[in-house]
Amino acid sequence: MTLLTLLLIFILIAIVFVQLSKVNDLSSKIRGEEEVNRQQNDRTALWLMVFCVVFLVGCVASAIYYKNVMLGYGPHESASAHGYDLDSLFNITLFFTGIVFVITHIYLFWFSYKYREETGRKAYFFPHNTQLEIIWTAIPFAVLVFLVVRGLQVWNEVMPDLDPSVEYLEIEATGFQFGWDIRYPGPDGKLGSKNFRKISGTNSLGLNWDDPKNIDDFMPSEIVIPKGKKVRVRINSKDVLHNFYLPHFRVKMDAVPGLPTYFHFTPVTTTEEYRQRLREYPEWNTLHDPDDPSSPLRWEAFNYELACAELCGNGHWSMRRIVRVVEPEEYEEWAASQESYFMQNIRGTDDDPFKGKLLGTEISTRAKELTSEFETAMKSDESAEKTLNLEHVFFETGSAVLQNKSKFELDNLAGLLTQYASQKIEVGGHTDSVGDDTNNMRLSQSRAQSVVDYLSSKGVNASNISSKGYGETKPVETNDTDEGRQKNRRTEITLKS
Ligand SMILES: [Cu+2]
Repeated sequence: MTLLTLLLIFILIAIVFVQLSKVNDLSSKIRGEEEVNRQQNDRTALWLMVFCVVFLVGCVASAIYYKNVMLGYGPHESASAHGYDLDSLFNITLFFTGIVFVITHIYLFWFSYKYREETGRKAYFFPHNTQLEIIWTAIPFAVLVFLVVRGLQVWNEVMPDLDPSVEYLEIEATGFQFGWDIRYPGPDGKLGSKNFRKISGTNSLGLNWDDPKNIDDFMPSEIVIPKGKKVRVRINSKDVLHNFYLPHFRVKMDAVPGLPTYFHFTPVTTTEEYRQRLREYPEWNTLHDPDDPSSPLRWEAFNYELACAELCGNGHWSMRRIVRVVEPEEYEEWAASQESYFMQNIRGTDDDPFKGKLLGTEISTRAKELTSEFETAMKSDESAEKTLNLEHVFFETGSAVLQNKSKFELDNLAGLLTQYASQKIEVGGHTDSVGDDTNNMRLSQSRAQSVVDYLSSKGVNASNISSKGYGETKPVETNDTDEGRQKNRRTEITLKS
């Protein structure tokens, strides 16, 4: 019904216009065409002048009105070191083009007013003026030379790759429809290699798991970067063109499939410092969500963001990611708390080329763990805490021969026993309930003795270590499952006073 009414209104308005133009035609015939034309020209010329004034005043007013929400103005100073140069370049360009913009618009509308049709006016014949031509060639030439030279200077400062001697943090951003995989190098500071042929459901980047540099790489959901440190971003795409855009840092670079690009920048303002800057401005002290009185203020809710600046498909908008700039100490803490992608998702699965073997990081973590357990046991009075499980001691099936991979754990234990030379221990052997009781008892005894022998061979005082076989008498788990039986086949040490 509303639609029908609207349609009717439009038709009626159209009829009114047609009738009005007919009236106009008739009246012009009565008053004489020329006179009517002249009046129309006067009116149009006057309205063009009015438009010129409103337009130019509007341009200036909107710039003033929005100045605190535009990049480069008000609180939006650059948050990266090179951004100041880019901002000043933009301002210089805006200064010159602004002058030209205002002058040409004033002339455009003023001329259309001044030279409107008038009875008896003749055109002035103006063939050539050398002086004028020199002026309008020389001034733009000088301005353009200045802009290009200054632009090249800034380009050469911002764009070249980093010298390898410079210390920097390298991260990798891989765009896809529709999101980013962000990869950090982990404690070794190096990103591992990758190969697109290895891309799978659990390996979205095709990381090469044989490359030890990949083992500690982590892929966080949030991008955290330290203030004051150079950050180099490797930029890739897996499908279509994307664009890695950090507006507050004046960073913008295409992500092209098959053509790695990069950008480096140094953040100089933490997220918190930026918020404090925004806090000074009334525009940023309104509610973040105007419909919710309990929502934080806009400056409190502010975050740096990574956006995709290439229209890459219908989910393009969802490529936004939060970027957090923190003090270097906080960054170190955050980075240390991130677990590597490999350890979280690949370790122990069929894709793990090191399955069944221990990795360097695991060995050093275990060494620390054993030391702390040992030292706790020394101080403790509780009998339960006096017994430690040697998690990484393994024997050949059905025999007392130590497997090679047990050595690191026993070497660490030998080190502790040398360090705390007066500490006495008992090595206890345990088995599962499979097989004959007497055999199990004998096997556990000889396994415990193997450990004692190994420790003595490493220089531990033999009179401080005894061995005992418990067979299947002290299970810690059920013997009905594989996992339970594995846990029951264990070697323990008990600290003695
Ligand atoms: Cu995109």
